[in-house]
Amino acid sequence: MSENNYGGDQIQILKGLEAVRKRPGMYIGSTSSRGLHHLVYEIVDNAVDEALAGYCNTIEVTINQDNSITVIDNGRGVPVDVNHETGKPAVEVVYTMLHAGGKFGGGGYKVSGGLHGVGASVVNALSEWMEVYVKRDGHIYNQRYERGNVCYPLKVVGDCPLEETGTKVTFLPDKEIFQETTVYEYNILKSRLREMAFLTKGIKIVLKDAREGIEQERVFHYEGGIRQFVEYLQNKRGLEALSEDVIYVSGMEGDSFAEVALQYNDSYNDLILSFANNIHTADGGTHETGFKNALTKVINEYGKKFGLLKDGQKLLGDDVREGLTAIVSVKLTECEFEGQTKGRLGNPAVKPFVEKMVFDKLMSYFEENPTVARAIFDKSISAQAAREAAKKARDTARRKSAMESASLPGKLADCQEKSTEGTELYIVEGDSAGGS
Ligand code: 2B7
Repeated sequence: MSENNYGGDQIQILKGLEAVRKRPGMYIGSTSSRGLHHLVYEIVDNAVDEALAGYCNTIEVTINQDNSITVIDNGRGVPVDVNHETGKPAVEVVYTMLHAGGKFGGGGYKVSGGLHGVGASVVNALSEWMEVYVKRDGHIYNQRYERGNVCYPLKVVGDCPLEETGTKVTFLPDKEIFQETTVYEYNILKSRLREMAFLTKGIKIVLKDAREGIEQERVFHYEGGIRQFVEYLQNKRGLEALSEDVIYVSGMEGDSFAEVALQYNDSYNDLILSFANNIHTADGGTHETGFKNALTKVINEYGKKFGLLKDGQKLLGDDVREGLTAIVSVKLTECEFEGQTKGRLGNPAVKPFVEKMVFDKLMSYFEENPTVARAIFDKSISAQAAREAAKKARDTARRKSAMESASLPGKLADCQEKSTEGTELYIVEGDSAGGS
């Protein structure tokens, strides 16, 4: 994307911030601890977007002494030129109006989820105060807001070298809004920021806690992206990998990007985490379904090709997923989230895209890495054998227990004698009579 075709004019105004303070839940889900932490993610999302656009590689998040949060990035800095529709600097528009965001769609600008750029103003609306500093064009610009209202016009507070650019935002969540708690939990931010770093390969995210007595700092930086995410998940659970390398496949179709990393381990459980625009899709969706279909097809295809499957033998999804750890991540220009908790990706076109991409690339990987392929195939076969043996055992047990009439309904009582000889059928009246 060219920097030049972006200006203060390209931000569309929708409405003011009172709407956000009236119904915060509509914008950040809730005003509980969850919503409180959500504020941080909204701001960080904007910095991640700047990183995805290719202009930022470091994001620093600090929990300050007073539980305010500071986020600093080394991107281009939010534009400060005047937006002609409003007569205000673009940065002021970004932080004080529910605008529709920049016209990024055409430029292939990726969004890291969140509220599509309106997040910054939502956070501002729900903060007692917020301060922004922008380094751009050799100047340091600053503006302060209280409960979303501008305290003074954007001003230059200093100079900096021309090549030094970026954005710094500090906000204090409003106690009037977050009545349950305004105390940040380091561990909650830590998990989410680590996840964001895995999902945005190469980005460096620093988390600092500057509160008294609990000063600490973590750096999340993964050049391996979701490959390292898979390794991390396996190590965390103390699992032994089936083969050394993490399999990684990725592809583009139009503006959509999809990547999958996977590795098998010696356990019998599977862990598949899927993400759309860096948002965890707990209930899966079209990207996850596409991946699962492809995996099942590839492993069956492999077996067929090498004559390793008996006539009519077919591995099921559950068989090929035993011991699997996988990350499925897609980046789309527009995500449709479905379901009660919006935890499922709905975009229909994503399923065939991911399915074909994974099938083609995983098939090639299997051809180039026969040892790994064979190990995975064999594991699936033994999963199938175990599943069938378990089913047989279950069926036998059920039949046996049915014979033992453990399943006699309500008031019928079985007799102790097993043979038909020496047994009689009694029909009695009343509960107490049945006892004898
Ligand atoms: C839709 C809005 C939110 N924005 C820009 C440019 C850079 C930029 C941002 C940001 C979080 C705290 C430190 C684009 C996008 C506004 O338009 S927001 N960097 N960082 C951020 O919020 N970090 C931008 C085109 C040309 N120059 C700058």
